[in-house]
Amino acid sequence: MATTELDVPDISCDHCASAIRQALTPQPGIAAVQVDVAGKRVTVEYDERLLALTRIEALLDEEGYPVESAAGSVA
Ligand SMILES: [Cu+2]
Repeated sequence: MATTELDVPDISCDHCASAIRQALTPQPGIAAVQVDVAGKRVTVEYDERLLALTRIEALLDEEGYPVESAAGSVA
């Protein structure tokens, strides 16, 4: 399992947070999605065998929330 923190500057309110959760949560391999509105940050816990980080970034981009940077760890 891997955990990644994504900086997503366009997050501005709870609507953004729920849109992001709804875009990511149904994807195979996603274990948990946390959106920090104040910090403009998305924390994703996922199975890196099922889902690549680039795919997560692409999904956010498609939703209208481009990722500025990502910091991750695999545990
Ligand atoms: Cu919003």
